Amino acid sequence: MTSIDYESKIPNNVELSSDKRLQRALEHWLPKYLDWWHAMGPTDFETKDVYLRTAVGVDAEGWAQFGHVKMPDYRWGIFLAEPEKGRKIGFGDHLGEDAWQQVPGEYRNWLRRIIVTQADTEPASVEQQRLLGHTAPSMYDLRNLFQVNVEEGRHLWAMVYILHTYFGKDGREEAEELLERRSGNPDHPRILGTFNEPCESWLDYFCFTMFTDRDGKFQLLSLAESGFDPLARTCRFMLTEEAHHMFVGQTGVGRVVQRTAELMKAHPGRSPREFGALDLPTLQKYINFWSSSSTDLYGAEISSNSANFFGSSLKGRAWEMKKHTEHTALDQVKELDVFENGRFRKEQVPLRNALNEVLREEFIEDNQKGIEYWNRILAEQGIAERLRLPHRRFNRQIGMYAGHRFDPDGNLLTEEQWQAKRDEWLPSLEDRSYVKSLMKPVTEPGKMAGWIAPPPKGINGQPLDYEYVKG
Ligand code: BYC
Ligand code: FE
Ligand code: FE
Repeated sequence: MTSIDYESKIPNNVELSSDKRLQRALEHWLPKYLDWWHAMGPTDFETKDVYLRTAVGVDAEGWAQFGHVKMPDYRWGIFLAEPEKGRKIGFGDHLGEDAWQQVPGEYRNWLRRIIVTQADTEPASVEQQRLLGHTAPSMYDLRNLFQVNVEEGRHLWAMVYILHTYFGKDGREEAEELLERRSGNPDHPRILGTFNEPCESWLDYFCFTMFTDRDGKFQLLSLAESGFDPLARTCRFMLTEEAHHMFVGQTGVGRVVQRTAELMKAHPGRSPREFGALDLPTLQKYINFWSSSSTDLYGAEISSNSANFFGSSLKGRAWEMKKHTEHTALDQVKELDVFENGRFRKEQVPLRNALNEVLREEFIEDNQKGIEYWNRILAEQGIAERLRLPHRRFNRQIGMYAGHRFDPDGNLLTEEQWQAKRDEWLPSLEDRSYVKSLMKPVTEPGKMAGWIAPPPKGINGQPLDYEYVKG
């Protein structure tokens, strides 16, 4: 096992101290990162002691140590999953060759692009969430927000380590730019659409961690298969942290559903809004917005990039080795419903060109399970209404459905029909201002805002009324 260096400025299991040039380059990036964190992170909470999990190693016990920490003192480290001895490339044109420990020259640009795109989402999400601490519905939730924030910061470190180590001067330049783009800034935006959307309320936040962090899960799963071994190992470790982010989203929305259902049951025929909570139609609109925006994060249905990334053995499918038996994806097709000139037709697309859609389908299936979990909460309260996932065509900005209008069942609409219904399907200004009006901070340990049910248990075996955030 690689030894873990706790003493250096940058905790790591990559023997950073044995590469002085790299260490200096990263130590040079560190103050710039901290400047970014001070400006764009949860700035107003820097003096608070937060009960955080810190990764100090990659083995089962080592990677989660809990204790109160001030966020700027969080030890953002560089951790790669343990190397797999004699690992071979598992898919694409290089199937069966030794996994690469260096960047293959002919794929350098594609690989850099994938890594930069992945990296860019991490600080973007911190920027999107930076003001939410002011309106947390409980101290438990406040702590979870900050946990997610510091881990997204660590994910940025993970990618910057790779850029610095394997991409020389261009890598260092990319690392600087990652601190310069800004979520939602029209002149210098983040790369992918969803990461420029405002995340103004805790309902946005829970939907974001449910759906957008789940894109993280699936993209990381496919990069965890990469023939470029350092990337694969980095992503494998990131996935352990990602699970908590989706837990926050899944259970966060679940607790909202719980509270809403309890009020509907106690007051039949009246809107939970009358009791300062959220009604199901509003909830559904937020689900529609964040799930559709996150569905765009897989790129176009038919994509030469996806064929190139897979063919070059840089980006596999989710669970490529576990789930698939054929790993070249050659001489195979995927039948897609192609939408062109206002009509649908079936088309047999070469599989490699359809891999964005393959990954998107995994994502949709996982989302559906999340919806079913929320619907069980409704059923347990005896509520007949159900939540749903909108059709994948709904509200898309990327790919063949972009620029056209579809309802949540996937039926084609005219612009007029869409405009007439839009506010029934996506949050209206009125919905947004109502949701924002509920966002009042609750800071007493163990207390919850009136629009959300308490979680069944606290963090790391601590009671719910534990002081997760102090000072
Ligand atoms: N918005 O062939 P196309 C996470 C661009 S989330 C804007 O359609 P491709 C996290 C595309 O870049 C995981 N632009 O798509 C979650 C290309 O641009 P250029 C993030 C988009 O390349 C929460 C053009 O459209 N990781 O970790 O096959 C919190 C045509 O490309 C969008 C990754 O994404 C969009 N939605 O696939 C914190 C993994 N979609 O080159 C963290 C790395 C596409 O023409 N990324 N475009 O300027 C990739 O593998 C691929 O780049 C994509 C796109 C799957 C994103
Ligand atoms: Fe992340
Ligand atoms: Fe995440």
